[in-house]
Amino acid sequence: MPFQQMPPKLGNQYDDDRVLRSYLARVLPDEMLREIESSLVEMGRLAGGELYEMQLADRLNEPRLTQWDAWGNRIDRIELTPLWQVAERIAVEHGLVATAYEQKHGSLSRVHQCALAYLFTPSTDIYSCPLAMTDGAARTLLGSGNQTLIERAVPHLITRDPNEFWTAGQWMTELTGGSDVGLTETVAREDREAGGYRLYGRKWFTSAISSQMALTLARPEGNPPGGRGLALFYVETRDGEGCLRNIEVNRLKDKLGTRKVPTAELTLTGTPAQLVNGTSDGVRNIAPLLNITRLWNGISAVALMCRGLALSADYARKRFAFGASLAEKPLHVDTMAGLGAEFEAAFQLAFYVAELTGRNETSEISPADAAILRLLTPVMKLTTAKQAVALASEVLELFGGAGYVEDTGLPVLLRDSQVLPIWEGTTNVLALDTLRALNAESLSAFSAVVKSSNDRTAIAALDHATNWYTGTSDQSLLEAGARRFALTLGRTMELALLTKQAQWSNDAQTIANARRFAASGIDLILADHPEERTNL
Ligand code: MFK
Repeated sequence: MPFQQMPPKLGNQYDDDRVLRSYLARVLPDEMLREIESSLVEMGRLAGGELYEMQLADRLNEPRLTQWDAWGNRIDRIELTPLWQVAERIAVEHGLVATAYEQKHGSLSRVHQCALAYLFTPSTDIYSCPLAMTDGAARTLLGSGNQTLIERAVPHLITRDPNEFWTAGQWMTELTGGSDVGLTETVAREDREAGGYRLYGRKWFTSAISSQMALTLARPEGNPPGGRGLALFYVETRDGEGCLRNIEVNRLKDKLGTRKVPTAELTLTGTPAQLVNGTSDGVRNIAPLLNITRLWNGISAVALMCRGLALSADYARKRFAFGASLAEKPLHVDTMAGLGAEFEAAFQLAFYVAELTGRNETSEISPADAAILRLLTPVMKLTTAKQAVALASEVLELFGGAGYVEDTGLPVLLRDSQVLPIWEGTTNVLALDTLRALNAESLSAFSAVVKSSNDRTAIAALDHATNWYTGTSDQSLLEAGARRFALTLGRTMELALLTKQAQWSNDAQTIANARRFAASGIDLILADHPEERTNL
């Protein structure tokens, strides 16, 4: 009989996940874990079963934009792929947004929600994108004090009823750029008949135009330039008949990955909009949304890492070469062990930020934790995103040529991971944000967590980073070193948290991962030699 390779398979993604189960056992009270475990087992079953099969079958489908009907009417209709239609229903029914707002378990509801999102994400081709924005919009509106908009929109955003559910878009990026949002050119003209304002401008990269509402930035006429001159606006995208409200969809973006996400270029031609909270400080007012989507970015990063490792572990047991399975080949096993350590460290950081976010939402947060949350959100986002891309690339290589072939469903892991360091703030933009979020309070709170791990490597890396930061007065050197500094903070915190998990669990695999991670480059601070930076 000719040789036939068995493909990799997935089991229940909750049952099979030692890292998630051990973490939840440490962080959640026993009673809460008992209460929520069936929701996680069910999501793990779907993610490793029906959803994964649908995802493979849906591989070539993409959202479709129909701009005109047969009679010349502009309709700009978007059709989502079958996988995304199912994903939306499952997400709503399983409370992927709602869980964080129902707060059945106080601040730990955020951890429960993130655990569900982590299981759900890798089988749904980045349906986490609209969920992240929906969650971020709910948080932003709730914090805005705008009772009218809260009553109008939030019940739709956090419902468990698919017929009532709305997703929210986040329209920030313009032709002037996605990073320097203060350059936004969209103008807001007051118009009482339209309910407040009408918006005129072009949005260059809007996720996702299938949403029923969006939060966006525009400059009320007469306001000064820069982020402070912008205001935060609420837009309902369609009228009662389902027609877009003075919004033209110019085209869908032709992206490297996240191809199920209907990201569009829009022209706003007098779109009715309402102020969310004041006529200025739009960047500051949209920040709660950014912080939530950055949390989702990190959870998605570790979720994709986990999926790559689950598939490659199964494959290693099934693939024979040079007389044995890959699972028996020391170099293959060593390569996988390095990736496993990187994943487990990243996981601890992403979920620690989920814990802090939850405390922040229930007023259970101490001033020290609030300071650390502001600092760790960009640090976590940038660190885990870089790890996800590096790991996805290695995962493809673990499959040899099969990892480079589209119908295995593997290359999409790398393409989808590649968005993580780009959207929601690139690595460099977030490294600079890290410097802005750093102050005596956040540094001392950060340092207390690291020191409580008693991990020598983490403490030494933190000391080196702190000395570099406090000893560098030249602003351009500080800016040039910001990425290395932020990544050092990220890896240091990951090591400290992983060490704590290892100490608590006394699990041999976790202890081995903590040791291996400690030896894998935590301290990335370099002495600066500006004269060597000549590669431009
Ligand atoms: C799976 C996950 C899915 C995610 C799906 C998302 C799909 C959507 C795709 C996108 O839309 S991607 C585009 C996302 N865009 C960004 O993430 C923007 C990246 N750029 C930045 O983050 C810049 O740092 C920033 C725009 C914030 C810089 O603008 P400014 O005008 O120079 O802001 P500045 O002066 O730093 O901050 C203004 C105020 O906001 C300050 O407060 P004050 O007015 O009180 O001084 C800041 O402290 C505050 N602020 C800024 N960032 C904050 C923040 N506050 C809290 N948290 C933050 N992160």
